[in-house]
Amino acid sequence: MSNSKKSELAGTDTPDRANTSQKQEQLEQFRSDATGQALRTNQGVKIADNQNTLKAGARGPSLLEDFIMREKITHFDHERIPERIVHARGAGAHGYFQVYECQSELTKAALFQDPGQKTPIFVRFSTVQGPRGSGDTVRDVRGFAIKFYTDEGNWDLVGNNMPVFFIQDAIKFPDFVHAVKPEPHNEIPTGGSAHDTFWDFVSLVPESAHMVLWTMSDRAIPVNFRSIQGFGIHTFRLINAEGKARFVKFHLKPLQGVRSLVWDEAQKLAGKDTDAHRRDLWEAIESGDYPEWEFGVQIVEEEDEHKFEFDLLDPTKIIPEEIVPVTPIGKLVLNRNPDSFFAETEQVAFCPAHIVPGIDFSNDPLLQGRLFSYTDTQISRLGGPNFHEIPINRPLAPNHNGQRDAQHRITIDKGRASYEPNSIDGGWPKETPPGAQDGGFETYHERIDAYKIRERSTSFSDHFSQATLFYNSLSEAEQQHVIDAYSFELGKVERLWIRERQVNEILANIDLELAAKVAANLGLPAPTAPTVPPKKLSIDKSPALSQVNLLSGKIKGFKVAILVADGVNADDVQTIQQALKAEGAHAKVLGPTSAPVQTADGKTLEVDASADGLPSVALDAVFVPGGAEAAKAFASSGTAKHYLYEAYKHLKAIALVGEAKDLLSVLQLDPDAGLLSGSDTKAVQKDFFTAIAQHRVWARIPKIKSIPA
Ligand code: HDD
Repeated sequence: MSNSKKSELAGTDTPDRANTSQKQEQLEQFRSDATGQALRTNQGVKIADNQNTLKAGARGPSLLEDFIMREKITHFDHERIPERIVHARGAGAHGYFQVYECQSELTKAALFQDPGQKTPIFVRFSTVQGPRGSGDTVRDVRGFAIKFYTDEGNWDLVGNNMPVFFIQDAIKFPDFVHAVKPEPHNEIPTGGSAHDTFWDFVSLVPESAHMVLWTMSDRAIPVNFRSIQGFGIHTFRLINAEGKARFVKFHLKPLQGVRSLVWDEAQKLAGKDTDAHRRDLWEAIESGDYPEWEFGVQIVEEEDEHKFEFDLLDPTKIIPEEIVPVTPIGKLVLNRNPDSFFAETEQVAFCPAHIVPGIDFSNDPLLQGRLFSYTDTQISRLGGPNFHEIPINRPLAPNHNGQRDAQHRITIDKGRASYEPNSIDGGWPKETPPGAQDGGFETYHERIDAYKIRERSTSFSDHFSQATLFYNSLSEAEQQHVIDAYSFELGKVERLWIRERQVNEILANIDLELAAKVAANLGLPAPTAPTVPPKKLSIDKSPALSQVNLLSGKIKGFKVAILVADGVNADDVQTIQQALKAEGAHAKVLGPTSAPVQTADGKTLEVDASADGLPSVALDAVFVPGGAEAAKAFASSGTAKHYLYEAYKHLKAIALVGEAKDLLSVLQLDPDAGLLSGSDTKAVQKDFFTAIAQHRVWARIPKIKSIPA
């Protein structure tokens, strides 16, 4: 099937597109709705009996002749495809990208020109280590891959939620992945890096130090996909119509703010709701709370390439935002869930080599290797080289060429000439001259004058200074989380020499105090000096790196539990529900069971779930309405007390209203900036919302050690 009936004039066959619906219209041709339809075989034959195989007599052997049963079982037998080698677990959504202002000075790429145009996108978020069925909230990097269906072809930005990477050269990727994946002899652990082979590798490869620190930070346990940052990581190029190129780094900043779980919460949530992130994204979009990111670029003029304390081509380095600020140029909105997880989220195939005119690569050796790997992997994952014809992967721009055959070919190409040049089909399809007018892709004319050599540039050899910068930029609580994470992970490492090497040869070069604290938790002597001379950077801290500085200040998108029981005060419930809705937050009314409760004034109140069914770890804050009978029930309910203790321990905002105030003494908790009480909802609402927006009550930390939850 051809995806274009547009003009066949080379260079002018771009789709006519004013809004994002065009990708949806394209997908619509492939959607299938069985409502009101007869059950049929794949050949279209109506099925009369889908319960019984064809047998010789009711108790007799099954007959080979049963083509209906054989078709069904054969399809079933082949239903699985290889999962992604990395990033196997993920969730996706449709949406659009819109540029704020024309960026023609920066790039000729069509998607950055017209503020009135919305470019359709498909985004897939993922974890890296775990298989398809693994938990969402494990400590791991999150993938943030975006397919832009632009007028000029697909552009894939295949990034992560951390701005750097573990290795500097793609040739090390299989080694790294083999080390982090479950160990080969027993396939343990699933979805985590707390094991010997990972720490063996990273402690032997100091270039990983910076990224490993990021994975030991709160960034590796995001509260949901809606609140992660996205980074293109590598330095890319943007090129304008005059051929002027600039280096850029791509950034995505969530409007919801950047937020993370605490470790205990992440671990519990992995068990209580394996699908926590997938579910959150799905529910947010279904409820009309569309996640949004601001798309920005750090721009570096070509002549400034060597003005930095690090090499722009080194993917283990950031450009601190205090040195080159991020210029916001557009926004990304996710507003539609897929219809079929397999057809869309599983079959979407990203590749960093999918670029469009106006965007180009840099010589980052990690990026260069990626350009090859992704298409290659799709060939075994999706069964052949025609994966671009799968609806979710189809560009909106037409794609005519001589690549006609191979497995799963769908398009019926007309014409006899599957080669170019030809004189049989009028010479079509023809090349398009490069340049903004015509739109033929032209690689940036970079002059290269070098020997062929297998060598790492010496400008890639500083492995620790930016790790130190990141550690120094974190708040005290964030630093403690990093210490706890290294201690937890290395505590799972069986071989003492690996623990020692990580502490003495990696952590000691990042920060001696960090190394000493982790060493103490592992029962190791504290290292006394770094093993490589520290390199002093021009800045000591980058505030842009601490999540404490990346909150939105709003509670839009936050999820708040309202605990109810028989005898609850209906006014309190209704008032808080309305107030949360007005702020764009999501209220969840939770009862002792999933059955409705009776309010103090004798009415029936429906609940969204039982408190067991939606545990505190799945929500951001807890509200307990008044009502004498309900308060009594809470005071004697282990579930309710545990709910509150757990939320308290995880530094969440809690409001106790009316008679529920008594829970303070029952639980023996002291009020604080996030543990509030008042006579009615109105009395606590403002402070409660302020506390929720702060995300965590950090000042509570000294008190939580004794909490039994
Ligand atoms: Fe990769 C998938 C991100 C380095 C090889 N990678 C994959 C995905 C993301 C990233 C988000 C999932 C895409 C999806 O949702 O389908 N990868 C990165 C980033 C990297 C990186 C940000 C470094 C900056 N990757 C990297 C290297 C190689 C690969 C160096 C190989 C040389 N990556 C792959 C892959 C995957 C993949 C094996 C598995 C599934 C797929 O490609 O489609 O080819």
